Amino acid sequence: MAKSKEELFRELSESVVEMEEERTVKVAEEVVRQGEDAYEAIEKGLSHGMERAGQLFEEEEYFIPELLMCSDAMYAGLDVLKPHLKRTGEKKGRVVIGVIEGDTHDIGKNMVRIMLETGGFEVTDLGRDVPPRRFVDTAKEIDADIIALSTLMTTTMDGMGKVVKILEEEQIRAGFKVMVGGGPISPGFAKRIGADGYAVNAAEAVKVAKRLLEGVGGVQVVA
Ligand code: B12
Repeated sequence: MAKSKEELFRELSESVVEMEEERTVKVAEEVVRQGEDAYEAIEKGLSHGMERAGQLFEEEEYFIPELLMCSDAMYAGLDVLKPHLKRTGEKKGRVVIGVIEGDTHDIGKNMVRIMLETGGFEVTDLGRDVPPRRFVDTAKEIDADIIALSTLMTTTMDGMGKVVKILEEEQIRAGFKVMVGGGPISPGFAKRIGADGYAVNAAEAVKVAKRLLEGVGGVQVVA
């Protein structure tokens, strides 16, 4: 008997947490076979599982080797689901995304990129450990609408403010929307550094990005 989508998403999340790469692939294939929504499966299954793995790390139940195996399982599932994401036809805008200098955590940033691409954005991914200046230079080069900054570490948060500062110094601040996110980032922090938007996760990041381009005023927050 076919499983409900809730069961499938729960199983996907579990198989990531349990570091079971083959099982993750099998469940992801089942999601595709049953015609369930790939976007929802990534959000409620794979991403959810990775977030739980992160919590287990905080609770000292998991250590770095376990986390890396969880992320292997998550990426294996992504490989199956990604080709089935339904992209919206019309182009929404251009985004430059990356992880701030000094930080190599890129799982969350990769999730945000995939969701933005699915939501119709054209995304240039600068990867991780990216100097603030590079975000600005690339945004100018490709005529981006949004600069999306990620960091998971408190020690690298300041790099986000530097991006905003460079834009101001060059008197081009009004030309770009700056969106921030990642574990230690809060709406208050976003406001303090003069960013335009913050979102708590990848699905919400797409909503914030769309609102920013609609020109809605104030810091756009989805927490
Ligand atoms: C996985 C992980 C690792 C992996 C990273 C693998 C990789 N390629 O990314 C490995 C094992 C390599 C690693 C290494 C290290 N880690 Co680590 N790691 C984690 C862990 C457990 C989970 C992060 C994760 O992937 N979560 C799952 C994803 C899906 O969630 P996410 O990243 O939060 O992203 C979501 C949202 O935040 C949001 N989002 C993210 N980016 C953006 C951007 C925008 C624009 C928006 C809108 C939204 C958004 O959407 C995402 C998807 O929904 C966290 C703890 C935690 N619970 O967060 C520690 C953690 C981040 N690590 C930490 C540390 C200290 C390190 C190391 C320095 C450890 C060491 N001593 O070597 C190194 C880092 C070296 C460096 N300079 O970068 C600390 C940071 C502490 C601090 N100062 O703030 C944490 C908090 C753990 C802890 N409590 O000590 N780590």
